[in-house]
Amino acid sequence: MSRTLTVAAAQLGPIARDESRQSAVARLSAMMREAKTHGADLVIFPELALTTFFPRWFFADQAEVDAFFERAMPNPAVQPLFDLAGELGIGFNLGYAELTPEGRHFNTSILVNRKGEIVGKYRKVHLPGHRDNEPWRPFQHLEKRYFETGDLGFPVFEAFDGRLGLCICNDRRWPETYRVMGLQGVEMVLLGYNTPQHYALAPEQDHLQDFHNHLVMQAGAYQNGTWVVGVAKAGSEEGCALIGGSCIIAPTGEIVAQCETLDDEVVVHACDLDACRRIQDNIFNFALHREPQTYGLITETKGKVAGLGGKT
Ligand code: CDT
Repeated sequence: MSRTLTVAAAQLGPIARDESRQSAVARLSAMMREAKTHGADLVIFPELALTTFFPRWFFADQAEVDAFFERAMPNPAVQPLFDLAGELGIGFNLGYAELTPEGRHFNTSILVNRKGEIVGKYRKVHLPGHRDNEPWRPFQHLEKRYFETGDLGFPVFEAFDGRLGLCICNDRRWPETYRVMGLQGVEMVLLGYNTPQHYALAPEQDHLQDFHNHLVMQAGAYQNGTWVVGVAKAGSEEGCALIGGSCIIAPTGEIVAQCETLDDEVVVHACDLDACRRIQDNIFNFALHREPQTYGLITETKGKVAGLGGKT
């Protein structure tokens, strides 16, 4: 019997800086209801889906930064989304800024089951951008300042009758992200993103942002024989253009559903999790074909080393 997981990619349009959590949750709830009408079992929301993408501003006052973080999950503002999930019998994946009781800051993603219970958590590992205020930029990207590196690895959870992995935005550009999950037999990778159209360090590549977005997710899907669901917060947010292109990608690397707008939009696809086997048991049969004794540099070094003349 095939295992079909019907997923909804629930793209968000922009969230204004002064938009309340209640307003954001109402938008997420409306998309969850829409996803349910299309038969979805699981709805995927973007990275930092409860607020505007605040790392675009430098704040000298940490209290201003902390106002964008959640001290508990769920909390009273977000509880209605958990309640709706339980009422509709639909799961969800949500990104938010986490402030722990110990005062630690993470860019976090959770997996919630059909009963509205948290069954998985991930904290973003690859934090892009910079640590200090750089006023020459048209906008900042201060993830390295506002978040700690995630400490939960790249987890894969047995949930929804499958193996589901979580990562966040910039993680999708790194092959290691998918391979660590691939080695856990991942069948679907869930990820949200906020990706500006403009990259200040290489603006000549701005026109390639949508291409690179799909390129990395399609490669990650195929090379690991897994479904990938990538979901944007899109559109012009506080004057900053964010790409859309939210999509559902099959283990063959093909895009099978894609958003067309830069606003709140839901696309749905019935995903056969057993389709992963056709890649994972054949061309990318890891146990048969990987040669890990030659991959040592991957974990031995962070940056480049000199050419080793074959002695890796
Ligand atoms: N949110 C996030 O990780 N965005 C990055 C922007 C990279 S440019 C600093 C991304 O990889 O899409």
